[in-house]
Amino acid sequence: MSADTSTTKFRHNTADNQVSHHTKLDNSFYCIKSMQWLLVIGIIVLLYSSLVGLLNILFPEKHLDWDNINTDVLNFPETFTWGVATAAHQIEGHNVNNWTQFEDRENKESSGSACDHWNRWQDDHNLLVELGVSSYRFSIEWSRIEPNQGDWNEDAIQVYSDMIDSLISKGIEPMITLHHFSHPIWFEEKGGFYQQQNISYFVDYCSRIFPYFSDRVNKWCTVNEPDVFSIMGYHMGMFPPGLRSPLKAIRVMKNVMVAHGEVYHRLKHLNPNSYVGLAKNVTIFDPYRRWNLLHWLTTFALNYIWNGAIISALSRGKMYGKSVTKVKNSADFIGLNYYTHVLTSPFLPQTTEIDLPSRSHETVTEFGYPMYAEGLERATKWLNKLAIPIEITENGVADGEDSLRPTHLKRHLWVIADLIAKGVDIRSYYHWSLMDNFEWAEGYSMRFGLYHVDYENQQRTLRNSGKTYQQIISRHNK
Ligand code: GCO
Repeated sequence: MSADTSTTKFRHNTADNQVSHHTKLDNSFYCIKSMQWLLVIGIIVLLYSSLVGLLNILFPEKHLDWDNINTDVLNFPETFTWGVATAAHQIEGHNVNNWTQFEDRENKESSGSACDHWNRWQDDHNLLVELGVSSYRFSIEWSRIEPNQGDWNEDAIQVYSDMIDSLISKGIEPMITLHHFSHPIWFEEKGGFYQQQNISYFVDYCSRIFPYFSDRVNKWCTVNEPDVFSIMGYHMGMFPPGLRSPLKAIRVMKNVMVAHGEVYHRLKHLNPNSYVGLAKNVTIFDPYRRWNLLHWLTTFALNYIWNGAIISALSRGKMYGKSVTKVKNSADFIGLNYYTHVLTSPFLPQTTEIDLPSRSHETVTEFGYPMYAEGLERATKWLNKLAIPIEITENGVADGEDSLRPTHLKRHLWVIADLIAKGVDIRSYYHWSLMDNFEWAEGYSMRFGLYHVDYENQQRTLRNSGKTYQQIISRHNK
């Protein structure tokens, strides 16, 4: 071998060695790099799952094993008040208000004669007696009492006054709601609760109508569901005025709460012994996918907008970062309207016409949302922060066939009895509703009644669930 050749070979070898050395270095560099990435990904996964795990522990979605619970055993204190609830526009018929205006304008099913309760209320009071309830929650219609601004209809007031007398003579305590979604057209045309300066019209109306009845009526709900009223009307566009603006909805909700606060103080000033509160719809929002942080974030946002903001207004005088000082402590009781929980994701449908998601083991009601009695307990956790008595001002189910209502009723009552046994101050239960009625955006398609209503001839027939409720009441009213 010549010296030249060997030198070349050596050079080659050295070069090869260098290449392989570099390759090795590169390989280990990439190895370290990818290990670093793996580590970073590992840490992210660990943090994500710990956070999600923590959220799951802190905010469990409680589900009871109903197959192993005997809902026939219900123990309520003797002092517990049994009732049913209705609202003027849903049963009276032939109102002229923001709703009838909306029904016409949007070509919605017209409320028309509804249950013709305005002409049949005496008979309907007999249905209350048949059920055996000791209290009845109903609303008085502002548009009947003050159809034009300042124009006070004494005849309509007399009818409500007669209704109150009739209830009392039957041993049924009235609970009056002053605003249950409907109001006069003149008020709507001034901008309704969207305009802060309009709040005084409502406050004046309440202060003026209250003395007509306050000698006989002790329980008052200022407003019904500020949350549903504002979000359905101003964000989801399904209630009047049919707008779709989340910011407007928030503004209206705040104004309605301010109105509630003002009315509360006026009524308490007029009669310090009266028992005044509002009906709050508590819908529980749960993440649809419990491992998805985006679903959790949406859940927190919705829970705050829907529930937290109102509770904060009542407990701290603060709502959406604004001060609402007169709302603080402005309730002798909190009315709970409880129906369901909503499984939440950022893609939640913005209309009620689409079926909402539900868990596979849950029964879906005709309204499209699940039956979830466990949520009633969770709802009271929100309300307990207020440390005032809870009145269940609404709870029920749309069930035309009455196949679900008996179970629905018993499960919810079981949860309430259990809560009372655990020391929660729940004083009453008002079933929604006495009879089928006009279900707002859903018209007459949803039937919530303990009595079936045949709208052709206005005949009322007690459903099996009505009989179940009747029996439960009579067992407790011995
Ligand atoms: C509401 C109202 C009632 C309804 C009931 C059934 O919650 O919208 O208070 O007027 O009819 O809740 O949906």
